[in-house]
Order: sequence, then structure tokens, then C-alpha cells
Amino acid sequence: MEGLFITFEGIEGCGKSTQANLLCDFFQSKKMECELTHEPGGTIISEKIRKILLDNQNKEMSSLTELFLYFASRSQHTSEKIKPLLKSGTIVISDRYFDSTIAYQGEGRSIPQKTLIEINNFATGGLIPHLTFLIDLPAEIGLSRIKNRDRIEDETIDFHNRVRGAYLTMARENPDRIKIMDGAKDIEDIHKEIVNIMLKYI
Ligand code: Z5A
Repeated sequence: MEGLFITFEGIEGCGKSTQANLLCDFFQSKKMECELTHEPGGTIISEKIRKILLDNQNKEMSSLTELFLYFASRSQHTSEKIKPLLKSGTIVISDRYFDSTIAYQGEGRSIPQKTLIEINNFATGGLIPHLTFLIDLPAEIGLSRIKNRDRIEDETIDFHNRVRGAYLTMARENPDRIKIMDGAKDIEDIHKEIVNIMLKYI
């Protein structure tokens, strides 16, 4: 049986890594096979690409270089890790995936969405998550939770607010796949809501 592909999305500091970890622990406590991964990264090659992408010193990186590095990381990640795990029936939870590209490179860097969707389909063979949790939070609160800011976190509040807006638009357009969670609630409360939604899928 094919596994489940679940992604967590949101602006930085929204709490998605915390929730992704808790959900994976929940599945494992129920003796279900679950693998936690993240983007950019997730494989040895993709982690090397991640270092280039997030390096604070790479200020001169163009928007298109950035875009193709995210896709290179994702292409390797899906072919080497995500697809084989799904094929073996494992639940795969990824901290960020393609919706991040629509939000950050589409809205944040003004690259047309149609182009992003086409390249993404080419890079991943059209792999779409079964379910996505968008942990929604105002940019000011998210950024205040982060200690060491990387190249993208260093963008302006306006950039991060536009990214948040793009996520909310995507969630409204894909209500069956993308579930909006209130990131301002307590960690445990958000986790319980996520588990309740998950119970309908497992
Ligand atoms: N990016 C892109 O541009 N295009 C793409 O296609 C992809 C990514 C895939 C990756 O950064 C960067 O790449 C990211 C988007 C871009 N941009 N930036 N910057 P990353 O992977 O290094 O980091 P991140 O994904 O942005 O977020 P993060 O730093 O890992 O934070 P988080 O996952 O959202 O939050 P957290 O680690 O779970 O929590 C942060 C802190 O808040 C921590 O101390 C928690 O204990 C606390 N926390 C969590 N939940 C709560 C609640 N509910 N209340 C209070 N405190 C909380």
C-alpha cells in the first residue's frame, strides 16, 4: 500500500517544525512507520544545496539561481527519499515542500505561479502531498521566535507578510488538501487539533 505524504508549511517561526515532530512521534507511538524530513535538504546532496541557499554571505544570489537551487534540492529529495518511502508504505512528513516555493519565490520574488507549477511537475514527477498543515501566524510573532536569522529570514516584514498572504490564498483555493491551524495557540492544543484531523485519514 502507498504511504501518506503530509507537509507542514508556514512563515518562519510559526511552529511547523515543532508540530511536524509531534505528529511523527504520535504515529510512531501507534507503531506506524513514519519518517520526518525537511526542505531544502533531506538527503546528503540536498543538504549541501541547503547550505548554499541559507548562507547569509550569499547576498548576491539572484532570484532565479535561488529558484533552481530549491528545485534541485527537491528533485533529489523526492527521487532519492520521499517516493521510495511512500512506495514502501511509510508515512512521510516533510517540513516544507512545494507550497513554500509558491509562497516565497512566487509571491516573495514575483516569479509567475504557472512557471513554478510547470518546473515543479518536471522536477518531482507531479508529486503532491495528500495533506498539508499551514501553521498560520503574523510575521512579527514568527520572526520574534527565531534566534539566528538566515539569508531569507533577513528579508523585510513586508516580504514575510506577503508570504503569509500567499499561503492563506493557497489554503482557500485548496481547502481539501491544506488545513489552516492557528499558530498562536498553545503547542499541545495545535497538536491535538492536527491529530483529530489526521484520524480521518488513517
Ligand atoms: N524556502 C523557500 O524560499 N522556498 C522553498 O521552496 C523552500 C524553502 C522549501 C528554510 O528555512 C527557508 O527556505 C525558509 C523558506 C525558504 N525561509 N526562511 N527563512 P529553515 O528550514 O531553516 O527554517 P524555517 O522552515 O523557516 O523555520 P524554522 O526556523 O525551522 O521555524 P518553524 O519550523 O516555523 O518553527 P519551530 O522551530 O517549530 O519553532 C520556533 C520557536 O517557536 C521554537 O523555539 C519553538 O519552541 C517555539 N514555538 C513553536 N510553536 C509555538 C507555539 N505554538 N507557541 C509559542 N512558541 C512556539
